Amino acid sequence: MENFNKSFNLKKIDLRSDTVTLPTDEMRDAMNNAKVGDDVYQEDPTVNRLEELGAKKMGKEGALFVPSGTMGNLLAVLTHCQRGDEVILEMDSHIYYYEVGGMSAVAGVIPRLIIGDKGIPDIQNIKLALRDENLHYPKTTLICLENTHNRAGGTIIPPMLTTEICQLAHQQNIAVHLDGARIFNAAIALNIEPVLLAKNVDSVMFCLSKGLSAPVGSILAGSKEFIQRARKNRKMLGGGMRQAGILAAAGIVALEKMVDRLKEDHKNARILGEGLADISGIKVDLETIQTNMACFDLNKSGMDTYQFLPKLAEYNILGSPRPPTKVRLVTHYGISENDIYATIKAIKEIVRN
Ligand code: TLP
Repeated sequence: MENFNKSFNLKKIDLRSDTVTLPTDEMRDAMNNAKVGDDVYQEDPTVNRLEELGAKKMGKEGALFVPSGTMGNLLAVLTHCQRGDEVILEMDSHIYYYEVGGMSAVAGVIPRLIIGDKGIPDIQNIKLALRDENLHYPKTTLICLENTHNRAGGTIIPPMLTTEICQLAHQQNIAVHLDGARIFNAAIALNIEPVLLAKNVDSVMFCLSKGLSAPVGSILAGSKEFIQRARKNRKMLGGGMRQAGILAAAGIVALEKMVDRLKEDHKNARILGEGLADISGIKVDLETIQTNMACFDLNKSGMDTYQFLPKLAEYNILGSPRPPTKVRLVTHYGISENDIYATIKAIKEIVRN
């Protein structure tokens, strides 16, 4: 077989995350022409339009444009809970694992972690985590779900399970928040409208800045009353953004033009996963490749994550560490099928040498 020459691969293939996507020309034009105003007075027409569109896509009464997914999730916890409350989450959830402990440091809640299967919580484990009334116990006020699930490799929570969890929670007066950073990936993979994934939850956050390629921003959606309180909390956190229509304009293009193409990313992730599964020394759980991620384990190759990634970078290909022996590769806008073949080829070579 032809030897893959590292120096021929001049294009950087950045598979660290879909957060690295760059705004499209159409987004830049929309940003340039956006009508703006002071959004703290709710007078930015472009932000208002984006919020209406975001609420509609999620089937909610209202929505709030926020600078990041992390802030959207934190606002949800802050707005649903009082200090000292307990929040039930899957143990590998982004809110718990990757958001700097904000739920405790800022919102003052304690996490109650449950084990999931490929990121999908088991309803029995949630039932076991529910407490009865007792003087000694904290109050459980919120369950957080994540769809798609990042650390599990982009896995999807089936809509039926979300509904069942919401029913259980609501019977106990517990709210449900959905971290739907990549909810559009889940919807496209299932070939359903995202509203079907969000309709029973009390709040949902989704990101414009990941696979949808907008430069900045996320949306938090929920009831009118919830969003009103979240708006005040956003101000408290310093997230009131003034002429944010410049950013919201790109978000509108993201929602109107960038959703359907996510299927290309899913197809590329599948090709990548299957290509990697053929390489001896590498383990891939093909069942987890449901959307735009391919995670693999290097443990039979004799290399760990931090030995492997610099070798991959020599080929101008970047991935994300999942130490000690795993790597995450994310497909997205700007990554072609040829990039995927080049990646498989490079990894084959690295693992063989
Ligand atoms: N995820 C990022 C990193 O933080 C790890 C990534 O590269 O995947 N929820 C989920 C499920 C996420 O994956 C992320 C970002 C967020 C929330 C936070 O979004 P941002 O980065 O906008 O704060």
